[in-house]
Amino acid sequence: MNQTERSAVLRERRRRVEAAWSGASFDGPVLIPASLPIPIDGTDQFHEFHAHPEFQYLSGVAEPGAALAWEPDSGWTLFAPSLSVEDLVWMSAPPSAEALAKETGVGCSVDRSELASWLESRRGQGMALLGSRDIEARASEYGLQAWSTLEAAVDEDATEWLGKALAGLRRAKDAVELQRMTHAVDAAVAGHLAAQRLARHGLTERALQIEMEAEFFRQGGARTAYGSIVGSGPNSAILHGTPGHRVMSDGELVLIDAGAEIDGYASDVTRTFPVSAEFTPIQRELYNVVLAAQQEAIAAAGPEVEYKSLHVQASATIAQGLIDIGLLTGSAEDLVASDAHALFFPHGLGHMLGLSTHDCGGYLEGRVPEDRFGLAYLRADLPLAPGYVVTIEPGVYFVPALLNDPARRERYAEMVNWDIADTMLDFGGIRIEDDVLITPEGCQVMSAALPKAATEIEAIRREALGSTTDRGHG
Ligand SMILES: [Mn+2]
Repeated sequence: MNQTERSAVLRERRRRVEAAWSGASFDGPVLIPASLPIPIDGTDQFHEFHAHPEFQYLSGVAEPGAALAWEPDSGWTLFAPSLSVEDLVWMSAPPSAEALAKETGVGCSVDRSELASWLESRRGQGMALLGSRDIEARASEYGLQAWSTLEAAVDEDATEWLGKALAGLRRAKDAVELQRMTHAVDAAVAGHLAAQRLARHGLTERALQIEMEAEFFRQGGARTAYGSIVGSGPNSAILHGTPGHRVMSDGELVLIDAGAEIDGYASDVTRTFPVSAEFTPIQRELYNVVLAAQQEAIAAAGPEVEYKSLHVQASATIAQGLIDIGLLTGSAEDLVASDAHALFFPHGLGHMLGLSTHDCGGYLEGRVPEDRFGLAYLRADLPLAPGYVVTIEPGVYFVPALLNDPARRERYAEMVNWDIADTMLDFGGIRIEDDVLITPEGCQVMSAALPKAATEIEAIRREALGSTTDRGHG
């Protein structure tokens, strides 16, 4: 897709937003600042810049200190930041207003120095303030006087209404977004494959992380979409564990949950594989339980399907698998109703994916997360629709903190075979996660190029270990 085609998609995206916003009882101006770099306390450095996703969605670009404005009569205006001569000694020049006009398709793209007069001529009018609210405290860095002197009355009700409408539109991804997400997913797949080919006895989690992320970046990744999770052995049960200097050993599992970010869009993929060439019998059994839950959810995903029903179905499949293995006793239905499965599957099936890893709009208006143990961490509760991208990522874990919790041991005394559970406290965990695009017919697994059948993973591992002369045992 070239720049002209991209900017046409962006214009169409903004037209949909205008149509949704026209349903508001508000017709004043809307300002959407991109946000500014955030200083690191006590230094002269800044945190990595993340544009506000609302600005990035509406403009298609991520320019620090830029702002977008809209009003029903005059349409869209993009305020492009420019740097002083002094700043240009130290920093690269931002794209010009003309360059941003071409890239974003916003015809009225002007220097940010015009933002002051734009606001001045709307003095006293109620205004909606979406995007970053840093402009209120850091107005001077947007080239303005103190915010208070502008007498810009932010209409909070209108801001909330327009923001919700925007979040709803952001659920279904358009062609530019899907292209960027496909690129991000492809980079993630390449990085995961690199890690699966490299892992071996004696290597640290950190070493695996480094080589995987290097591959993300070689494939176009601007950065990781979130802190990569690489857990070996018992660490694979730490849901958001940070890779450390733990050395992995034959017989253990490695869980990698990592994705690349490209043009602001995230990928989010998880695979679990053995450090040895093969799974042990119990690892394989549990792996196949998770895989069955994941594949059933993918098979059932499609337009109008309630995401929560996929989660409940996956919970039942996991409960049945744990019954078959002898860890749980009773009927899968009863176990799920009492949240016993959540001792081993303590998170939700997944989440919306897009401009951030846990993209906005996961809960349909009026719905809220339940506080039940088995549902509290479900990050999406809505009927799926074409264009939505969600992750599907069931797992089974042995989390010592949960399994040793006296209250839970008492509550689930009869439902868990504690003798078996106690022997598996250092097992770790298994999660399998794909990025799934809902289509009119059903769904498409964007990360399908990354194998997940136990035999396919073992084939990769066998080839990787066989092709080395030094397995690192020394
Ligand atoms: Mn995820």
